[in-house]
This record gives sequence, C-alpha cells and structure tokens, in this order.
Amino acid sequence: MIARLAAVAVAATVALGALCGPAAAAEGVAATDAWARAGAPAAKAGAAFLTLTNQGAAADRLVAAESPVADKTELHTHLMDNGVMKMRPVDAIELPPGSPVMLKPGGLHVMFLGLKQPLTEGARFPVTLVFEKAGRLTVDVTVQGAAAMGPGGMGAGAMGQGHMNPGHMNPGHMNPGHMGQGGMMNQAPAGTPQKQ
Ligand SMILES: [Cu+2]
Repeated sequence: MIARLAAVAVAATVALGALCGPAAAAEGVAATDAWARAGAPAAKAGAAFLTLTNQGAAADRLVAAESPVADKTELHTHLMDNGVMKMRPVDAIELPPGSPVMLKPGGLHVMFLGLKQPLTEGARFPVTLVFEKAGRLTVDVTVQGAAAMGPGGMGAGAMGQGHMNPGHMNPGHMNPGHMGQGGMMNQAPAGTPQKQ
C-alpha cells in the first residue's frame, strides 16, 4: 500500500500545490471545494459543484454520483441549444491526468432530482463520487447562499468577461460548437466589478 501510494506521490504533490481548502481523495483523484447553491424550500432539484483533479498517471472518469439528499443524482452539463441554455445528462466526466476539471454553475454539475430536503445555506451533506478506476469517494458538500458562485470569491474578477477557461472544459463531452461564445457565463450577477 505504501509503496503503491509512493508511485503517485510526485504527481500528487504537484497537483495539490495549486489547490486549497479541504480535500478528499480517492486513490488518484482529489475532490476539492465541493459546494451547492441554496434553493427555495419547495425546490425539487438542486446541483453541486466541485473541482476534480486526477493525480494518477492514467486517465480516469467520473461515472456516477450518489447522495442521500435526493431520489436521483445525475451528472449533467449545460449546452447552448438555439440560444437557450439547457441541461443534459452525461454518461461520464473525463478526467485527464494532471489537469483539474471544474464542475461549476453554467457547466458540468452534479444534479439532484427529487430533493428529500431543501438545500439551506450552511447545511452540509455527503455526495459519493464513483470513478471508473479510482473507485468511490465521498465528499462533504457545503450549501452556500442562493447567489453564490463558489469558493474563492468568483465575483472578484475570477469570472473575467465570461470566458470559459479551456483548461477546465472537457473535450470528451463539451462540444465547442454548442458552447456559443461563453454566453452561459454572461449571467454574472449585476454589479459584479469588471475591471478593464
Ligand atoms: Cu442539471
């Protein structure tokens, strides 16, 4: 076990250097900054977001997610369809070695259908991620405010001008032809400072 872990230690150290906050790791995949957006008390659907970093040498895939908060938990993405942003289930989320994949509002997300309880700000709940190679990993999801954009103060310039960060996109499932010009990200909250 120790020897086996040592084999990935170098890659893991490099990958972790760029991350902050509490991390959970299955063998080879780290999950950080898991959060969800608070929903209305009657809401039947919700979503969670997080960053996945494949620290192994080989590609892996997130193939499923499970959570006790909902009847059904799916992997979704957003696609532009005739100028309308729509959600669509995906079979898997590709995790190339060494490059973080960000699940975030307007993009890939973990979808909850048939919520058994409202997602109230400050609450925490578990989500179990199932990776093709790395196995199962349970992360703690923290519910943030209804207008939250995620950890790290996304409103303070991190949103930029609505550009999608190509490094975080998933070529295996995100069809650039459907992505428009980053239109999905133009929903940045009004009043967000946009420095030139
Ligand atoms: Cu969805």
